[in-house]
Amino acid sequence: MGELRGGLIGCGFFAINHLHAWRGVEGASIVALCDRDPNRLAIAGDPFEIVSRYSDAEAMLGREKLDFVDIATTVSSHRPLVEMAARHGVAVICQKPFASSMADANAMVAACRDADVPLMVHENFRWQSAIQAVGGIVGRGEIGAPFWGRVSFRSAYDVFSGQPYLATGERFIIEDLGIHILDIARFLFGDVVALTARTRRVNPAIRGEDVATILLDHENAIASIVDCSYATRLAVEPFPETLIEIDGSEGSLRLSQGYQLVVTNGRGVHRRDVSPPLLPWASRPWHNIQESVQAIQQHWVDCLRERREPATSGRDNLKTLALVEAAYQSAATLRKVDVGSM
Ligand code: NAD
Ligand code: 89Y
Repeated sequence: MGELRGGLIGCGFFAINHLHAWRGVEGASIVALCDRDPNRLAIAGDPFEIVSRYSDAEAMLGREKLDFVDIATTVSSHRPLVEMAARHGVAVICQKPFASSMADANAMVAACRDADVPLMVHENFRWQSAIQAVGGIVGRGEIGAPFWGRVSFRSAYDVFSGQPYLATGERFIIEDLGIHILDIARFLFGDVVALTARTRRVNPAIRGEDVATILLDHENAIASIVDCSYATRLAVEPFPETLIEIDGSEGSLRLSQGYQLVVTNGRGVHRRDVSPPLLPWASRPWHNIQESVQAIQQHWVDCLRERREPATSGRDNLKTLALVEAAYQSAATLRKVDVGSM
């Protein structure tokens, strides 16, 4: 199989990271761009020297010979674009949040399954090297069987200047950021049967919730807490670090601010710096997210070539989205929600 040919749809704020990362991915390259906004097309197309540019995704899919499309638009356009790619028989990566309802998410997964088209959601946080290091320790049983965990993201970083739409939606932190943290909880502790959530809006300048606290009951009797805030001022701003605590039958693990990992078990106390690499095109403090973009895109290419289902396939992501929906329902009703009912 030669180099895979990709088309990028959506050339906005975050897509620039995709484009940089595609240059570092082995076995694929982006050969065409699409955006409805001509300025965005030029800002992405000129520096990356991609000459095939379209304002209409249907035209791009009709004219270009593509192995996959990489959809980096915001959520409202995901369903029409994913279904369009499926009709053209072209494999799809779609940014998170995959959908704003389970009905849309189920429809996209069904469309790709029926068209026999691979589908991956760009759920990249679990691909951060610090999170992969934590997953490796848990997976190798170095702290025994986990019985409790906390996955935490607390910050006061101004995400609204780069992504102004985050300030205007009825939903904010769970749908935008908590979705990653819930996915990390699934990655580390397994699937979830029920949850209880509480939310708050602290910042009066935005419409949605900017604080969420979620208690998860996992299938294997692990209890975990996912907590997120964009209203937390700290001495040293941690954005965009995810901090993790895990207690297991044979030891414990702490991933604390500054990418410091401490594992305590019968063999003693082991400290490691798991700071992400600063890729040549990356910039602090986004570099751990940027590194995970390259990692997930490489995973996608490897999976396509080996005909494997990606870790965060559309089918897998339905379980993360169900946690988002359940969290909003729990926060609205102040009740525990059965995730299977989503
Ligand atoms: P943005 O608004 O800056 O860019 C979206 C672009 O898509 C715009 O240029 C718009 O013109 C274009 N577009 C929309 N619909 C289109 C269509 N039908 N055809 C062609 N072009 C279309 O948004 P953004 O901040 O770059 O966010 C994009 C997505 O990336 C969001 O879903 C966001 O949640 C996600 N995101 C993910 C991460 C991550 O770490 N995974 C980080 C930031 C943002
Ligand atoms: O959109 C969000 C994401 O996915 O990662 C961080 C972010 O950019 C702001 O919360």
